[in-house]
Amino acid sequence: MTEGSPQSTSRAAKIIDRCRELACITDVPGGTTRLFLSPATREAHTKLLGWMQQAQLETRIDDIGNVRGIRRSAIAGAPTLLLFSHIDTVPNAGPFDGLLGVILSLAAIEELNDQHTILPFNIELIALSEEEGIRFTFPFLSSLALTGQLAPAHLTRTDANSITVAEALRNVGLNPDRVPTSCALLPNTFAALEVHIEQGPVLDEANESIAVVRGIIGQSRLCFAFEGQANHAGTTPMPLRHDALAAAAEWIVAVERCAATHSPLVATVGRLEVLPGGINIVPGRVNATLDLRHPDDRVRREAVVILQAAAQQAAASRGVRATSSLESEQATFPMNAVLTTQLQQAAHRAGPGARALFSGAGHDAMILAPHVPTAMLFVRSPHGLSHHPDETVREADVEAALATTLEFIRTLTL
Ligand code: HGY
Ligand code: MN
Ligand code: MN
Repeated sequence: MTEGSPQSTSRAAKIIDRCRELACITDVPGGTTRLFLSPATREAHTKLLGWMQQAQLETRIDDIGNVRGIRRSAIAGAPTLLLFSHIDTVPNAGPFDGLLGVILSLAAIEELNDQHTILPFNIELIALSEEEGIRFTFPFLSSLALTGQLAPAHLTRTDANSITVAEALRNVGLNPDRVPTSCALLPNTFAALEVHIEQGPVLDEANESIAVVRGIIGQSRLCFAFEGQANHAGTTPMPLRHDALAAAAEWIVAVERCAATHSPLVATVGRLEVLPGGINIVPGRVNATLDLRHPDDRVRREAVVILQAAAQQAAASRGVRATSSLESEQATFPMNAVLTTQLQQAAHRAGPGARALFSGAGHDAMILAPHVPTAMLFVRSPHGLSHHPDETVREADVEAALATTLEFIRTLTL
């Protein structure tokens, strides 16, 4: 049952029910974990294709695993409006991150069909297959493919089982060699809209349903390794140790301190692997990840340098070696002002109105935006919670977002 909503058959309730139904398709029982090209992702593809076909869309799966459906205009050679978001998740995710945008866009298309709405443009709905970047430690692979930016270096990245992206694609019957052609946007895609949960506290604290997005924050993702010397926990005196975890721990405190002194920088060590991991062994090696975000790309890049130096310092004082690699980096990017104004006006006509917010979360919209005029609509995240199984939405907010999306589509000027 979604927060504050009686079970009902409203349009919004159906959207929420479908998100929760897809959330049950998972690689890890008991929660929602659906990584890039995993068995659960392929099962979700099948369900989504079925729903798209029920909505009379022309469907296909492209060679990076995006699920695509087209609502054709009666006008031959018409331009295309792109509606999109992602269907992959983080581990133990909530039901709405990414999925809400896909399912709400499908509901908008169903409503247009029910109303026999004739549009001077096609609508393409794309459920993107890899946004979070969990499996290959690189985000946005599918929107990079959509915009012709997938490079050979992306295809040779390996997962924890040393499977490359190219092999993972082939293992599910896709062809990485065809990506440039099969994943391209439809010709004359003139505008794009992503609907997504806010994943932060601003709308909930303001008690507002929806917001338009001004811009999306840039991010750097790095991997750090601290290499010391495993040794006996009982016989190795403290001054003779090269404790990789003690070095990493001092560095992690430096990460937190750097964010506190460079606000609104946010810095997160999300994954820590301690090896060999025995209770009676001095840790010989630690692998750690770092996620850095700041609206100003210059400050973010400065923070990368500061924290690489902090790792060296924490390591050197213990005879430990610290190394790091920049895995991915995206610059802060604005949404299209003209389209965002149209979206904000649609929100005022269709419902509660919408303030403009800056997104602290990364989104595929930041990859699309340099290539297609792109706008983004946020839906309140109650309690500001996301990347958590208790992530939720309110039916009234979903209804406001749907009504705004429909009004935006109906009044969109080419
Ligand atoms: O990490 C992010 O900001 C997004 O949820 N992928
Ligand atoms: Mn996410
Ligand atoms: Mn997301």
